[in-house]
This record gives sequence, structure tokens and C-alpha cells, in this order.
Amino acid sequence: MKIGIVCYPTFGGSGVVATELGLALSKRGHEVHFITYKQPVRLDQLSSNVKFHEVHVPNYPLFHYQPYELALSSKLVDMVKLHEIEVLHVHYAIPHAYAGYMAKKMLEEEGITIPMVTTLHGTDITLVGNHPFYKPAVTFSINASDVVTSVSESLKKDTLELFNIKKNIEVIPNFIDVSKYDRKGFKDCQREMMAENNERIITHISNFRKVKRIQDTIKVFYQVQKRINSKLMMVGEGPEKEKAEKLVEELGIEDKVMFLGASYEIDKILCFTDLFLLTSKRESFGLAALEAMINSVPVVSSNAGGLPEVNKQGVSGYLCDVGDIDDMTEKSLLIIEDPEKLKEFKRNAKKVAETFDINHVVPKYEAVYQNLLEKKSIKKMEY
Ligand code: GMT
Repeated sequence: MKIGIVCYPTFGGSGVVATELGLALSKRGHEVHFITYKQPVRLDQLSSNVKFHEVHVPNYPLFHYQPYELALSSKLVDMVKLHEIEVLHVHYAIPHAYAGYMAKKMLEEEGITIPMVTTLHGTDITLVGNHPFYKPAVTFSINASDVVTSVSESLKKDTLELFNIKKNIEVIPNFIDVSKYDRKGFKDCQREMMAENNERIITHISNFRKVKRIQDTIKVFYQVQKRINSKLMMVGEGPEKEKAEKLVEELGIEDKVMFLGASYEIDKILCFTDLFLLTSKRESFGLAALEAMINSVPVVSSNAGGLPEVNKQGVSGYLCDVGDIDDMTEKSLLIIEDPEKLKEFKRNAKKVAETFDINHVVPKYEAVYQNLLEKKSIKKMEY
């Protein structure tokens, strides 16, 4: 099949999922076209059946806001025609489902039918999409998609509660390429460069937005480090970083907290990590937690949204109420204080992550595309 993928090319989970999906599809023989405003961060292997088409949004002095949707839908029309793309898969409803729908309509005028799959990722529903300024357009474009998928049961529930959705929403969870981790193992892990032997390493990775409550992460760590020798790695960039740095200073733990920036070496950081903290207020899935778990890192997270579908209570880690710093502290210590327990949690975290193997998930998307193409050809025959 020839599949066009639209996503945000940045460090966010939706872009990572879209990129990994596209790469996996290409390995299964499909021709994949990424249509994005920048080369996606995890797209490091362009090949004969993985192509990247850049959406240019030219600056014009009259525009206070650059019309990204317009440029994207025009690019989609051109690329569908040029490469005979058969199905569009847009990730993140805003504004990709809207732009995809416009492209679909323009193509229809030229006698080209292209089905569109929209995958909902989280904040496009629970945070941004739900804003009254966007809601009518988001509702419309979800309903106008040929197939809608969501990355967790929890996100499906939220979508149905928050929007007037007339479509079935299929849950296809996020995934991880387990084989990549089996091959890599812990061979090149240079833990000694980051911490002493008797120190525990705790990590948090996110885009440091308000929804991640990174101040909670720091407060939990502050309490933990009083009881056990430990370090905190804060990985990412975002609007809450400055406040977080200030808090670290106020608490007097600058020597124990490292801000590593937005890193391309997530697996390397996770390979020397003992515990992952994810204290979010909302999380439709929590891909970062899954990436930690596949690297054998147990997770203490909030119990928000889809996190209980990923992090298994008492097995891969613990789930606590949002903002419950004391409980998160106790649960973290429960995992890292006893070396035997830590080993067991590490093993379990990996086992749970393995159930999200890419090989179980990609066929589900393939089936969605195939089904749409079959429907399209039946319709053609009817005419
Ligand atoms: O978490 C973010 O802020 C980034 C956001 C995104 O759109 O990239 O992540 C969302 O999609 C990820 C991939 O499906 C999920 O794993 C995250 O849980 C979800 N974030 C939220 O719901 C806050």
C-alpha cells in the first residue's frame, strides 16, 4: 500500500508513534510518505520506500498567523496525486484531521477518492481540542474521518464524553519495537559516568509542559534523596523548565539534579536509570513510561488517563493520585531501597512493556487501511 503520514515532527509522543509506525510499515513492504513541516526527529532512515515531503509555510507580512493548515492540505493534494498515495493517516486531530479533510475534498473534485484515518493522541482531545475556540472544527473533522483510532481506552472514553462523536472509535494502543531492545541490551551503558555505584538514578522525560507537573517530580525526588543517595535526570525542554530549575535551587539540590535538555539518546539515559517518574495531571497513554519500561526501568506515575493501561500497579511500578507527593515518594522508595526488589521490578517492567510489541500493533493499522481500500474498490464497482 502507499500510505501518507501526517504528524508533528517534534519530540512529542504523537510524532514518535507516527514515525515508528511509518518505519515499521515500510519494513513490511509498504511505501510510506511522511508529509510534515520538518523531518521527524526519529526519522533517521529514509529509503526507497520511506519518503519525506516538507510542508513549507511561507512568511507573508500580512499574515499575523501563518496558514499551516492551508499549506498542509495543498501539499497533501499534490503528494497524493504525484505519488498515487492510497490512504492518509493523520496523527493528532488539530489541525491535521481538518487539513486532511480539506485535501480529501479537493481531491474529490478531481475524481480521486482517498480514505483518511485519524489517530487521536491525547492533548488534541483533553486539552487543546476541547477549547471552545477549536471544538466545533475538531468535532467536525473527527466525524468526517473515515476511521478514528485512539491510543488508549481512557482517551476513547474522554473523546466520547467531551465531543459529540457519531463514529466508532477503535482503540489501537501505542507500541514499542521489542526486538530493538533485545539486540541492544545494556552493553554500551556507561552508568559510572553519571553516578556513584551506591547512588540510585531517577529519570523524568517530557516536554516540560504544565500538564506534566514536573514540579511534583522534583518534590518527590527531594524527599527521596533525603532517604537514599540518588540523582535526578530531567530530560526535555519546555515552558516549565525555568520554574523547575528555580525550585531545584530553592530546595538546595542543584548538585543532585541534572537538566539534560531534549536528548536524542533516550535509550542510553534509560539504560542507567533505576526509576522513572511521571507525575502528569493527564496522560492519554504515557509513551515515555513505556520506553522506560522496555529499558527495564520501573515507573512511579500518577494514575491519570491511560497510565493504568500501561504501568501495572505493583508489577511494573506504582500508580498514585495526581499530586500525592508523599505516596509517590513512599512508592519510589519501595522500589529502589531494596536491591532485590528493584531487580524484580526491573524484570517485570520489561515483561509488561513486551506486551506492547510493535508486531502485535502494526497489523491492526494495516487491517484498518486494507479495509478502507476494499470499501473504496467496492464503491467504485457499484458506480
Ligand atoms: O505528552 C505530550 O505532551 C505530548 C503528546 C503528543 O501529542 O505528542 O503526547 C500525547 O501523545 C502520546 C502518544 O500517543 C501519549 O503517549 C501521551 O500520553 C499524550 N500526552 C498527553 O495525553 C498529555
